[in-house]
Amino acid sequence: MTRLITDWIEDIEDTIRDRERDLKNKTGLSYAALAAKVSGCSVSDMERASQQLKVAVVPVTTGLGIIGSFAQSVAAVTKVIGFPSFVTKQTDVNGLHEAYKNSADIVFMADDDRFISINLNKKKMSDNDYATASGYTAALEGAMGSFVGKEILVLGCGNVGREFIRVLKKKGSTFAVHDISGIKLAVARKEDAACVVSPDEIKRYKYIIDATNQGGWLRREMLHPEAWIAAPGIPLSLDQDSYAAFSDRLIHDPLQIGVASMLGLTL
Ligand code: 2YH
Repeated sequence: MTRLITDWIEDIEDTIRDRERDLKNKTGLSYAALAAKVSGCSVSDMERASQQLKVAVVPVTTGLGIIGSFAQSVAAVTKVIGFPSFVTKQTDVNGLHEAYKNSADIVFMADDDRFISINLNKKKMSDNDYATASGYTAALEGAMGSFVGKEILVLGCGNVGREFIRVLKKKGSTFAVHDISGIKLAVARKEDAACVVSPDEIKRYKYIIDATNQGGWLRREMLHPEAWIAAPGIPLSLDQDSYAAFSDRLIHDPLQIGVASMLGLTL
């Protein structure tokens, strides 16, 4: 599982509006609209919730410790959706105590293995892996118009890839899965997903979800010339050349779509 590093996220607070504009141009969805779409509510429901609920982000020191800019970036996303949000001064259990004492309704916190948000009022929880799959699926659907009659290829059958299988199955979408690991592909097969063994076949698919995290392995000639790519995987799989060719049809960020979706799914 990829652990984020400060270099990837330190500009999120400053660039969030630009990134939102880019997402909206590509998918028709602002972060608030994306959060609403994954939670099945309307943008006005989302707006109403933002007037009633406060978000706290608690930095967590356990394991490899605090990632500079992480908690602040999470709060930047929930703020841009309209929710009053704060990062607690204290960490860990003390931070959770501070969040509760300051009337937080929704708390975000992450260690090295898991990133969750909890709605303290509703006893509702959202996990970043599932939320990321839901959010990128919603974003890709926004870009494609509709999934009907279209086939999607999911690259990578790790934790997030498996959540994509869950989300796409739930939607009744047509999809196949590719992983270089035969063992991981067997997991997909168990889930009754169609499996693509050879990377040469990636080119046949116009709609790609990239949930791998090796970085730089997807070369231009491996992709359909009109491909749309939704890529939560970090570091990004596209090499420099394919990035230049596909950046107008690429949905990718290190944190924002996942966090917006977690918020939606915690309401
Ligand atoms: O980046 C991570 C994990 N790899 C999350 C995996 C969920 N898909 N965690 C962030 C750790 C943040 C740190 N504890 C902090 O700054 O609070």
